[in-house]
Order: sequence, then structure tokens, then C-alpha cells
Amino acid sequence: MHIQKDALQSVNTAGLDRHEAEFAFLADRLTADGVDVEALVGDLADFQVAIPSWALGAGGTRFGRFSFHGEPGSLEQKIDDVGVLHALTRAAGAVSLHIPWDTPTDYAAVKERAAGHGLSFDAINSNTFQDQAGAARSYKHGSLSATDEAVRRQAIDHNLEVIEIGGRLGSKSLTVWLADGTTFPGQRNFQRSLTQTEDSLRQIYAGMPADWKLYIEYKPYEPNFYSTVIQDWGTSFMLANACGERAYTLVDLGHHLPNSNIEQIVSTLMLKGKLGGFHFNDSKYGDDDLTVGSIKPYALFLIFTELVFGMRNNPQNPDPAWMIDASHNVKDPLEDLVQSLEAIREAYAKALLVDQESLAAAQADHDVVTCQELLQDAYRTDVRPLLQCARLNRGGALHPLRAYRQLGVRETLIRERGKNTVATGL
Ligand code: AFD
Ligand code: MN
Ligand code: MN
Repeated sequence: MHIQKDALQSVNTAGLDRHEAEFAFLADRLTADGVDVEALVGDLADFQVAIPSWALGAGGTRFGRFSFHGEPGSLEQKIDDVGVLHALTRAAGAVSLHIPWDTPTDYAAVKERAAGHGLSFDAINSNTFQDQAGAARSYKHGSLSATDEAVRRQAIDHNLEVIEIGGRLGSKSLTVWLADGTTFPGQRNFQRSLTQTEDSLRQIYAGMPADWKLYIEYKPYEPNFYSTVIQDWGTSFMLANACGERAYTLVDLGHHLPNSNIEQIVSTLMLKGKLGGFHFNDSKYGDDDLTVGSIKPYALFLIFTELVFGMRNNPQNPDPAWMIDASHNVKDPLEDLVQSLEAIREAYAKALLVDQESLAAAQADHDVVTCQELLQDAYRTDVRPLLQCARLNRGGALHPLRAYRQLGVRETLIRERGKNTVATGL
């Protein structure tokens, strides 16, 4: 389905007066503080986040999965869902595919479909955490780290094939998340696993076109519960360095042990020019994959403050590839993604408001109180009128969630697809 421009405009009309008054009030205040409001709104509108193809259907836990009606049953329908998100929010201009779940049959048609929604193809993801139908070897005991050469070969070849598929769609990067690890002490030799993984990644890196990037994701545990081969940012960073200049670390917010200082990790990686990709989500306990900003919005703001600092001060680090990596067990996935996109832009806007000059001066004076005030002043600003303005300027919805419901998007999807379709994903 496509959101019709006229329909969206008429839904927008309702709240327009109130928005304009709120925007004018905030813009006056910010202008008086020396903020270039127009540039700020432009930066917000430009901030695009890729949507993962595996997050458009109902997620599940190992206890079960509760289906959501009208789920996209094909790659084309997944692209349509991202198209809806982009039309409403103007913040989701790309889709991130996962192979083999999303292997296209007709490349030209898939590209045309995406282009029709104004979408491009962001990082493409390989999957060696599940056995594929008809595969000669099993990944039960590892893939890129496998001791069995034939298994390792199969996993490397899969990644090379994913690069080829991505290339045909216009992707320019590969994300590798490795489930490899152990569940019991002594199960495998740490050093051998790491050495095999490094060797495998180097082979994959060597198979990438010269304008491609490799993103190496880390995660401390799950599905293995004793050790993960690429467990932390340090291991990922080391492997990225071993591969070469176009290999980077990917930070997934949910892939840290409780209370990790993620903003410091982000800062270090950007200083070293190695923060390549970013997966947004939120969590209370582990890799919970919850709506961005739903649990720890202040931590998200602090992370964004480092990202903004890095983007301004670390030309050695290319702008990271932004993506949501979430799972929706109880909410409508599209509504959940709208909430996540809003939370991301909100944190970004607040981070852009941090008065960096005054902060540097307060830091030099060891004025800890002022340092904290400066951060919290930005954090406490209600930036939502800025986000609305950024969206309206690009033809999006004033209130994406309201518009989603008023336009009856889910009902239309159920009418078109039925109640029993099931999306591939996590
Ligand atoms: C799982 C992993 C990781 C990865 C995603 C897609 O935890 O976050 O990015 O699968 O492979 O959620
Ligand atoms: Mn992830
Ligand atoms: Mn995860």
C-alpha cells in the first residue's frame, strides 16, 4: 500500500495551528540562545535510519510467538511496510535486508518497488546462526569460527554470496553478527575460535568490492551462554583492524552487559575511526530489543551527545550507518517502529542542542555542576516541535502515530494480506 499525499495532508490539518504556536515559542527561545534553528531542523530532517526487514512482523521469545495480523509475507510487502513508515515519518529512507530470508527473485522489480517509496538498500546481513534448508553442513557447533574446515568454508561462501546479492541491489556494506560461542566451559578453545574467526572475516573482507564496508557486530551472550567469540567492542575492534581500513565495529545498544558505559565505547571507537554501524533499541536486562528510548532515554541522549561530538570532531570516522534492530512481541511492529524513530530523532535533537563551547569551558574550569547543567538543560528541552517541523518540511505526518491510526493503515494491510501471513525474522 501507499499513503496518499492528500489523505495525509488532511489528517495533518487538525493539529497545525497548535504546532505552529509551539514551534514559534521554542524557535524564539533557541534563537535567543544563539541556536540556528533552520540549520537544526535541516540536520534533523536529514537524519535517516534504516529499518531491518526482520522487524516488520511479530517477534517472539523461546516461549512462543503471538502473530500480528497483516504481516508482510514477502520481500515486496516488507518494502511496502518500510515505505509506509517513511511516508509518515520521513525518517526511514532505507531498508536493511537479511539473507537468505530476503533473497530477491526479481531484482529489477524489487529495486523499482523500493525506489517507488524513496527507499535505498542499506547494510545487508548474512545469517550463519541458523541452518538453511538443503545446506550441506550444520552450524550447530559454529560457523565462521568452526573447527571443521568445510563448515567454515560454507559460512564464508554464504557471506560472499550475500555481498553479491547486496551489490545487485545497491547496498554498500555487509553486517556480520556471529552467534558462535560456547555454552559450557571447556567446550572449545578460545584462541583457536578467535583465530579461525579472524581468518574467515579476512577472507570475506577480501571478497568485498573496493567501495564496500564490513561491519562487525559484537554481543556478550546468547544464543550461547558461556562465551561468544566476538563478545565485546574490543574484540570487534581488533578483528576490524585485522581485516583492514574498510572494516568497522558495529554497536548494538542491547549487546552490553548491564550498566556498561556505551557512550564511552562510542567515543573511543569514533576517535579511532572505527565506529561503522549502529543498531538502536532499548533494554532493561539483556538483548531485549525493545522500543528505542522506552527504558533509558537519558542514556540514549548521552550516547547521542558522543555521536554528535564524534561526527563534528572525528573526520577519521565516516558517518555511521544508522539502523533500528528491534523485535515487537506485544505492539503493532509499525507503530513500535514509529515510536523508535521518534525517540532516535528526539535524542539526536537534544544532543545537537548541547552547548559544546560552554561545556568545554566548564570542563576546563572543573566546574562539574555547570557541566551537568549544560547537558541536562539540553536534555530537558521539549524538542518535539522541531521534529514535527522537520517532518512537515519533507511532506511527512505532523503526528505519525495518529496519522497511522486515522488512515487505517493496519486495517488496510489486513484487508490486502489477510490475517494469517507470517513474516520471516527474529
Ligand atoms: C540478532 C542479534 C543481532 C543481529 C540480528 C540480525 O542479536 O542483534 O543484529 O540478530 O542478525 O538480533
Ligand atoms: Mn543487532
Ligand atoms: Mn540483538
